[in-house]
Amino acid sequence: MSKFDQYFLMKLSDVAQYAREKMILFDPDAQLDVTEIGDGNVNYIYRVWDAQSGKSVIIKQAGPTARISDAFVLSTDRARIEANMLMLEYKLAPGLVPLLYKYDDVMCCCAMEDLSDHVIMRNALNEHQTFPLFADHITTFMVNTLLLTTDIVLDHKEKKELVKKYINPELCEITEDLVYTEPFNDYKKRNDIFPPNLDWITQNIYQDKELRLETAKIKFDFLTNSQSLIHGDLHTGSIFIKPDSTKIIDPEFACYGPIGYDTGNIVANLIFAWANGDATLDAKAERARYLGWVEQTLMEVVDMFYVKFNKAWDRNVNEISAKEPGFREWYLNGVLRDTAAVAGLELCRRIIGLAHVKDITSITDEKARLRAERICLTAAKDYIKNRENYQNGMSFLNTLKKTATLYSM
Ligand code: SR1
Ligand code: MG
Repeated sequence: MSKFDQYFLMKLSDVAQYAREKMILFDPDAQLDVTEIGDGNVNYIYRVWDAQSGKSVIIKQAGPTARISDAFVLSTDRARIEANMLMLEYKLAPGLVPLLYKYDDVMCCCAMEDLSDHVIMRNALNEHQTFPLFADHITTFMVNTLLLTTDIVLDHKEKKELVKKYINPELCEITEDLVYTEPFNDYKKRNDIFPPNLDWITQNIYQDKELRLETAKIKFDFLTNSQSLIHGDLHTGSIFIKPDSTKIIDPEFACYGPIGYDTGNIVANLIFAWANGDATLDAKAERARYLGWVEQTLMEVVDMFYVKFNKAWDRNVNEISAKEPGFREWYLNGVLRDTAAVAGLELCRRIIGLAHVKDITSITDEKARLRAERICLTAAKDYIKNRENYQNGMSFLNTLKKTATLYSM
């Protein structure tokens, strides 16, 4: 009998005991240091370290509610989804995902490689660090995990088995509400708007009927388009990075959905990084260095994704109908259109909804924050309403830069 034979939400001392008992990495009498290192919204993340041997591990446990608020009651099955997704991504995108050591379906936790030599990308970006290999790494990750789990490549029965395995209703509901609905219709009355921007957002977002209609259409794409096995929360807080390495973490929101959900999230979160640099960097050379890198990376993410997706299509396509001339162009144009739509949604929801990003909330000067928010929201509206027009990296950047000129410093 072990206290870990039945599920409970662990405290720090339980995590140490768990690691000693369940992880062969550690001696049963090892002196372990445990710290909670997660600042995410959903799960609890601990670093367990044995100072004597120097060995360490990350343990992540799913609680019965979201870490951010007990109002989100969530199935602990998300730990199974995360563990399986990490293993699959590790195979499809080697080197870009941490190694999973163990999944425990009783305690609803997993143990994985400690990435303490990496940093959370959002934090590094908010310090205006740059990562020249990021566009290459993230596009390889997205092409490999996204294209290779579609009907283009997989036997359709095998794909349907994956659809079943990754049914994730409660986490999808969070996305349906927080990303697709509430930024435009605050029907749960939990939006959290920077007060000086409330009137502007009411007028320009809530009261924009065309925008609301387009977001309703896009929501139904997320609900019904089982195109590919998506990460489902691919923002810069879900990425560990150092100059020569990028590791994608936190796939608990994984499900079948539109490819553009993942690509659009990366685009939007690079735009948040740009908005933070624009708001906080005054020195000309420093501004040019950082914003130049973000702009280049934004374009490369879209364009490298397109090129690599095409090449991977040539190597991997199995579906007979997908070989019809013109089909691939139609499919990829749709992916880029969805990328624009989701980039717009993510930009809106992180400013209007309850789950913010530090890139924006850490801007202390009120005028600068208002400008940053309005640039993001105005560009977002164009990405959503004119989503068909976004077919390369330059088109995304042009809208961002043009929008920035509308709002004075
Ligand atoms: C209740 S969860 C809020 C947000 O945090 C996660 O990281 C997802 O982005 C989700 O939408
Ligand atoms: Mg997360």
